[in-house]
Amino acid sequence: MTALRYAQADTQSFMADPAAETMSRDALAALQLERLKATIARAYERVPHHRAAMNEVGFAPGDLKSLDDLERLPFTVKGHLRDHYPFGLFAVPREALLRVHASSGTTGKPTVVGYTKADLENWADLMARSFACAGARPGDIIHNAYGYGLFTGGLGAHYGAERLGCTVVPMSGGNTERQILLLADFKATVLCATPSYALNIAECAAQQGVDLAAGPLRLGIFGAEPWSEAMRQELEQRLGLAAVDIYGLSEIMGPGVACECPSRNGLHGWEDHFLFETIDPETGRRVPEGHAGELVITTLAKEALPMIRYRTRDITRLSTSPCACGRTHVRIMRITGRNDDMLIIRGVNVYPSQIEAILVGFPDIAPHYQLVVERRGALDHLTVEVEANALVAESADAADKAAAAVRHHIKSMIGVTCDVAIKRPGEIPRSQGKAVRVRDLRPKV
Ligand code: DLL
Repeated sequence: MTALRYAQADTQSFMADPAAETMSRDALAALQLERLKATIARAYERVPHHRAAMNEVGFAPGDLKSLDDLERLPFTVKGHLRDHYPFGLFAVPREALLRVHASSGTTGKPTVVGYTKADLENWADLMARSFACAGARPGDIIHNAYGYGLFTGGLGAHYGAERLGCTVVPMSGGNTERQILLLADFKATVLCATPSYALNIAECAAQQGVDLAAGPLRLGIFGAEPWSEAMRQELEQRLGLAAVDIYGLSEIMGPGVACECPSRNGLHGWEDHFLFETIDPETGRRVPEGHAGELVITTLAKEALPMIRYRTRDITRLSTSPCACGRTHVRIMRITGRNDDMLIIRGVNVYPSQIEAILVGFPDIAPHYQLVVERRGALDHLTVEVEANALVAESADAADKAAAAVRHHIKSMIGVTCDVAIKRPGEIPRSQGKAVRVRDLRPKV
């Protein structure tokens, strides 16, 4: 186990592993190259899929001389995990796995990921690093409302919080009234949840007359789904905490691949363990730093499931410019959405988080929403279903006015024409984990 070294507590420069987090960019690149060579060689030797993929493009592990050579390697995509379901992409015998996680998989087979002892140790270290980066400290009481089970959120956050030296309340998702009781009684200082579930908790607390904002909660570590700056402000105000963005995905590790620091200008991606690229999703070519593209990640220290150029489908920008917090690791800008969640409505690209940012700005509208997409004739049609407060939702006149105002804002800010259907409080399904933002009713082709 890597011993965690703590810099001065309660300053912005508090880091779980200062030596790793402030390494010079040159030293990081050298470490990346060394680890990349080992990863590629291991994957070639032990995983038939990776060997075949490299052979197909005429790449031998010895050809990797610089980090730029990585661009010659083919991508790995989610479909490859499904094709080799359940254990076919592992680089270790099944007996060496201490744990597996899996995605629920809305279509077909789930994707299965696995961890050796060393992988679990590294994951706990990187989660502890992420928590500290977000502002958590040893001694904090962390109320963990990420789902426990096959989803990586619950257990990933759990072991990271323990590694940092925090008291973990392993709540999991759901049973919201009980969550509020325990948040108040145990005096949690940090809340971990998806942003949509955190909103659900805030609302439920208000209904019960519990003022969580007046209590000791000071930090929310929210992720696992796209969310907007506007939602950040909403959660901060309702819960009386600083809301920080955390990113990760099971195929690469789980939560803790990247996390915001107090500068809140992008999420530091831990480059001693992962290599980040952004590509044009159409051509597969790298885009220059600062340009929006699909995030592609290669693991550098994973034993069980080395991933080579994994296409995340997440759209973001990268920045290696210096950060005020002192960390040298690349910043991954807030993820606006997934390629596959992007709607193209009459030629306009729309992400749910863009609509969310507009809805949060209306005082009578609650940020509980779903986007319903249908085919009308040859065109796609978007209806934004959104809840209003009871006063507005119960009056046809007020509801019409609110709908018109929202429609107008969406048209002028995003450029897309849509219908807006005002719903009563509670009519939009609440999430206990990742919120379902899109109902796509278009015929499947
Ligand atoms: O969602 C891991 C996680 C758990 C991250 C808890 C953060 C907190 P998956 O279920 O495999 O893993 O889903 C990964 O969720 O590719 C993104 O599309 C999305 N996602 C995760 N974090 C963020 C974020 C976990 N901060 C997929 N912002 C990723 C936007 C996010 N999208």
